[in-house]
Amino acid sequence: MKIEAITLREIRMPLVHFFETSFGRTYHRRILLLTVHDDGAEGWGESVVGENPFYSSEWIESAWPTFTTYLIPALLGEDIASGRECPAVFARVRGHRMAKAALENAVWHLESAQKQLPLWKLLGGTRREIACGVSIGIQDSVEQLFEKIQIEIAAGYRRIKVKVKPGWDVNILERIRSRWADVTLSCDANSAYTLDNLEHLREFEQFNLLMIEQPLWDDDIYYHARLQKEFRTAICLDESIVSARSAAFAAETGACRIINIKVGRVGGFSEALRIHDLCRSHKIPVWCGGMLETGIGRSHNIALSTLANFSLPGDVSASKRYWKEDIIDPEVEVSANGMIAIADAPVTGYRIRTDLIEQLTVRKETFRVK
Ligand code: OSB
Ligand code: MG
Repeated sequence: MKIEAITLREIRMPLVHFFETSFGRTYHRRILLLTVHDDGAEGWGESVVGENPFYSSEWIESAWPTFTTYLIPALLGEDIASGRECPAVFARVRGHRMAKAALENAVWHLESAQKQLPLWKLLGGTRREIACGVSIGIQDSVEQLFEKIQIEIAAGYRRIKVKVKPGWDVNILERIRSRWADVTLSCDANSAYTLDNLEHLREFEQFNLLMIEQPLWDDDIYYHARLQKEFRTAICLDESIVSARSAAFAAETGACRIINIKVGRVGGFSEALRIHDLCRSHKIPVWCGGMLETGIGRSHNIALSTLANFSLPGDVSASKRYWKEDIIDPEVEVSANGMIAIADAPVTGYRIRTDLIEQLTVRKETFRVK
């Protein structure tokens, strides 16, 4: 593949319902899309940077100049055989993993388009359907939360995850368990606690949770290891796992029993695959996290989830939970038993609605080889 041109753009899409975590509430998404061009073929990638630097230090306004000043010039004109070569192309730039991932994944997408192969096969996946869970944000009231949980259980989702924070945690989990004693339930704190909350966190143990996701600091592994040693409930790390090396550190120190892989957080498909393989060798099951993606990022998450060690339901759910109208056709649908069927079609199996994307675009720059 010779990368002849790269397009960077921002699109804006309102969520059908706000999404609230311990770090804040989102109503509208601002999303960066990348397109890499080679000889009439296109590859698309979505950056999962947020509207603010609250989940991670990267955000949309740090990503834009990182793309235009460093990452796009580094990739433009390169002759590469696979997305696997992207980390070396971007190696001088420290961090900025979410930005790197969008470009690397666009290259994988382009390769599958040129070879007319399903992306999931290119990644080494084997599953013909994947299991889905949902992540339900903090709501204005317990009644509103119950209504949401009820809808998702009825829709067939295989795991309910609720967001927690101090003041919306033990009280909420207790109410959920008294209504749904057996549902597969987990919680995600997005780093809302410290070791000062240890005794309070212990109360989570009574709710038979599948896991407690990222209870402590976003960059911590050591203190999660201390917590995991004392806890029966599995700890799952999200924010702290940014590379195969941090996953190895977590595995070797016993900081978690489950890992959430987000391809954006770790810098792209090649690093995600390395984490997947490393976790398998340590017998740590993984699942695919979500970042409120449009259909482009979502279809990439689906492809990644076909790998063998993605053995727990992911935060990969139907388009209609997020968007009035998604930018792919067909939209992502989940069956009544909580599964997404994997198509044998080339690339992702979902057509990108370029006309709709143009309408949603608020800024765009194209870079060409001179
Ligand atoms: O921690 O998993 C998280 C959304 C934005 C930022 C962080 C997280 C999330 C989710 C949503 O939980 C998952 C999804 O439905 O896409
Ligand atoms: Mg999380």
